Amino acid sequence: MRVTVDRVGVEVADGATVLDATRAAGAVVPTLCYDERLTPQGSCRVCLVGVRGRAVPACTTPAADGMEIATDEAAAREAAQLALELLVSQLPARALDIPAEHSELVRACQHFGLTASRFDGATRNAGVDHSHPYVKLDRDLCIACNRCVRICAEVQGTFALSLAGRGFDTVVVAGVGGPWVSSPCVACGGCVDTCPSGALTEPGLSDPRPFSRTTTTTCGYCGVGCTLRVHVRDGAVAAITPAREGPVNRGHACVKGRFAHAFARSRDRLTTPLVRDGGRDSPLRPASWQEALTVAATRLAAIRDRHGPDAIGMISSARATNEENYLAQKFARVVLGTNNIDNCSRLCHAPSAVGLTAAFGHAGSTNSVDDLDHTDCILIAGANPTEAHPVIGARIKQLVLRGARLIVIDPRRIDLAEMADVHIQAEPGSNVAVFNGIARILIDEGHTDEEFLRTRASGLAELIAVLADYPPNQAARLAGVAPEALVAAARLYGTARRPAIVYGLGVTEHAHGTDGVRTLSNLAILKGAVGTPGCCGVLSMRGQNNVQGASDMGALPDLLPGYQRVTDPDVRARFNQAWRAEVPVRPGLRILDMFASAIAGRVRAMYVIGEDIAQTDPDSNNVRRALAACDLVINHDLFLSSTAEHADVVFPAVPFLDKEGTFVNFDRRVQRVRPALDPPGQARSDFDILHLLARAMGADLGCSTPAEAMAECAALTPTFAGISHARLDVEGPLHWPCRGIDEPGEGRLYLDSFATPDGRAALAARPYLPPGEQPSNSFPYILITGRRLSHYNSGSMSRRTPNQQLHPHEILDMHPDDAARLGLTNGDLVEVTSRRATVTYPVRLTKTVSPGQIFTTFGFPDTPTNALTSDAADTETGCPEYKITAVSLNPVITGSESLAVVLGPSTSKPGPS
Ligand SMILES: Nc1nc2c(c(=O)[nH]1)N[C@H]1C(S)=C(S)[C@@H](COP(=O)(O)OP(=O)(O)OC[C@H]3O[C@@H](n4cnc5c(=O)[nH]c(N)nc54)[C@H](O)[C@@H]3O)O[C@H]1N2
Ligand SMILES: Nc1nc2c(c(=O)[nH]1)N[C@H]1C(S)=C(S)[C@@H](COP(=O)(O)OP(=O)(O)OC[C@H]3O[C@@H](n4cnc5c(=O)[nH]c(N)nc54)[C@H](O)[C@@H]3O)O[C@H]1N2
Ligand SMILES: [Mo]
Repeated sequence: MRVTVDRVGVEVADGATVLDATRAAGAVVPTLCYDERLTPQGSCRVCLVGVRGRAVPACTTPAADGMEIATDEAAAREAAQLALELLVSQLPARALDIPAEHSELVRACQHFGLTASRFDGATRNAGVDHSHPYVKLDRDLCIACNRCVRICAEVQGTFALSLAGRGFDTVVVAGVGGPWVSSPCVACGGCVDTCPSGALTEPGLSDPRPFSRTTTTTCGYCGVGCTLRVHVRDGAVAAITPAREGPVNRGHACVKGRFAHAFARSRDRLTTPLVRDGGRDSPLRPASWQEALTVAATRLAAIRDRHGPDAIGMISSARATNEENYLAQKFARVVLGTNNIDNCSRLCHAPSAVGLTAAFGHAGSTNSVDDLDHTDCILIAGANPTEAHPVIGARIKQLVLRGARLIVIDPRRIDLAEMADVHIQAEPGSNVAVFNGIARILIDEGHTDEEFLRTRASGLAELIAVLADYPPNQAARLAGVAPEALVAAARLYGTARRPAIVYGLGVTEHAHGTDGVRTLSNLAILKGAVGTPGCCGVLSMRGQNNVQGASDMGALPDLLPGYQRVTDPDVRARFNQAWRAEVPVRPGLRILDMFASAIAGRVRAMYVIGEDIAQTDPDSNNVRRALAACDLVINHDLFLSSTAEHADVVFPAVPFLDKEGTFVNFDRRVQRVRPALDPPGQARSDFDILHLLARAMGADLGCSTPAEAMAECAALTPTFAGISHARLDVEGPLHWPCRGIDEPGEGRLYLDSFATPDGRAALAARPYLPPGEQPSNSFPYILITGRRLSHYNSGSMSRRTPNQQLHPHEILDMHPDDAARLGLTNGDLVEVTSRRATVTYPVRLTKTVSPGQIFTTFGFPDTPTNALTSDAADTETGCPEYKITAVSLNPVITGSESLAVVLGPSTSKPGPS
């Protein structure tokens, strides 16, 4: 439709508001209570404009064809100015001293030429709340516009904030009104972003000095892949803000990506190489690059030449860039001559890579996360996105608040279970029984897509045969749940128009993790909800910033870049020619096999880049034995990690904030990473370190820049052929597969055919098999391990930030019934003993865990959870069974001697019912 703004015609879309029209026309209309992400509320009256002689709030008035809008109409302008003056009258003078770029209020005052209010206001003296390390409240600056409250509800889905008080005294409160830090606030930063008056700020943004540089890059914490702007001042990160144009985060962020950056300037960052003069008992000492490189190169070459290339095991980093991973696997294959290279995808989503490839053809999510926008039913299995992928967790909450149905399959009552239509609280390790049970009901009740099954799927007869053993009663008994829950879930998923599946480590980190992925994929195939127009498919919530990319780049023992098999002679021939080397024929060792081989004396050297295997890999005493058995351990890290402490040579590496390259996120999006900081001291990127070490060993890895490495990889890998840094810089993120420079990249896969050998989606007939580790009389409890919001994996980065104040130490979650039986209360210490070790934790009583099960994480070296976990692993991929450890519990300190546990806000309130 066409309207005029100040007598100039402008075309606007149907449904546009008067405000949209004025913005389309380039007119300036100040707003205070308006945020384009929120439902407009039209309460501040600062956006009043004239329409046919009447003053109307621009943000809530719909535009109409032929409407004449006057932003300069005197009556409207006067009324708006009056509204603003009344607001300003209640504020202290410092409200107008804030730099205009940080205050919409100041900008509005400038627009109207207001420097002070003509009215006497009630002077408030409500004070500040600086209890939270990141979100700071100055109550006297609050104008009660309600934006923070609405962002917290409508965008973040946490409902932590509300307005309290009357009239001029109205002010935002968090939770029930106590200190902000004790409220359910999850510190996403949304309220700080939207606050128009400076009442809510964060430390980095309240400093009025300008930034020296702002860099747009991709977050280096989890696999969501948020686009961030890193603002630098005095050579350090001053603040990070989420980019509105970020295709995945759309202007949102979380407590880690947005706030947890202080690790980058932590005083214990490694700034020089370290070497040891004698055995492992002698201390690590600083060394020059030349000395450290010579020691590493000479000793690596000696082991290779004496014991053969396969005596070296290399682990590449899912934290590092694609280009670094490309170089690492090239180093293993070309310089060392071994396929013994793996990455920490082995520890999390190896079953996804194998399972999704077998079911559909590619080793990644079948769809783009954008497809979630259209879903009417989300099935979440073994994933806890509000803590592990918070920006996606918030998106899922929004979808549910807007009416999407939600099924949660998790042994714990996670935050999203509170708003779920069905929560299947299945026993750990029972996924295959649950998925088979649901599949059986889909078939029995006719919720399948017959046409899709006939023309695009294979394996139905075999599946039906196996499902004979999974009527609802039987499946429910194996899973320890009510059959009605399975039926309800199957009906919701089966009758949805566009159901989506989202899953995580609760599916993969099991002795039958690949079976879990296959039987979960069955549901999408039965329903025809993958590879079809409008479908939402199956999303695997990949964990680390670049765990998808590390595998995509071929840091795997059996696969070259793009999942091309090392055993395929044609593939090898292509790489041999490009690399002028011989890619070894025999697939190499997986991570856990490297440890076993080291203990057996076959592997003599470990080269570990950016993974803290001594803390995060299972059965860590066994890992330590493996490291001790090696003649040489080389490590790159930012810090002296538990693994670095066992190394003979440590190279000081730099994190994502200091480097150039790309990451691939959980929906196969290749995104640019750009350096915001200069490395401290002599630290260098993994890219440079690999080049230097290769050179010290007399080899040349070629591709001297990350852009060249990506170009070389693209030339050798059909699925990445169209991807280059130059293109990413111009066009923004691209999904793989992207087979040519003119192709846009495929977000939603398999619309024409599946990438399996017969072009069909493969149903899998897999029976339920019991977990690798079983409880017994001596070890009657099941320990589940996983994530909490504030800390990240080994904690090496998040512990070196104020996130540590939000969650200062490890906590063991325990059901109150178990606690009562053991005589424990909040903060008491309990010894947890598995068949391998004993670790002591303070307990927190919570009904999020079932009786008989306990939960904790693995991010604190002084409570080494992975000393407890077992080496049981997925039979197909070797992914550890981190989710099940049989343990016994023994109270050590109870009552008055117990620790006062300061709990971080690790979960948020459910939305309104
Ligand atoms: N804050 C934070 N975010 C992170 C990380 C972090 O350390 N901290 N790490 C990143 C990494 S590397 C990864 S891989 C991802 C992991 O992300 P997620 O996979 O979402 O995280 P987890 O908490 O490990 O496990 C998910 C859920 O699986 C459930 N579960 C356990 N056993 C079973 C089972 O048998 N069946 C079912 N259905 N569910 C089960 C657990 O109760 C848990 O709620 O998070 C990434 N994001
Ligand atoms: N009990 C239990 N254990 C688990 C899991 C579980 O659910 N339960 N989950 C497993 C999973 S899914 C994962 S992914 C692993 C994660 O385990 P890790 O990969 O070991 O943990 P992170 O803390 O992510 O990072 C490892 C190291 O990389 C360093 N680093 C960060 N960026 C860079 C970089 O750019 N270059 C270099 N060279 N170093 C860098 C960090 O300082 C840190 O020391 O843990 C696994 N362990
Ligand atoms: Mo992970």
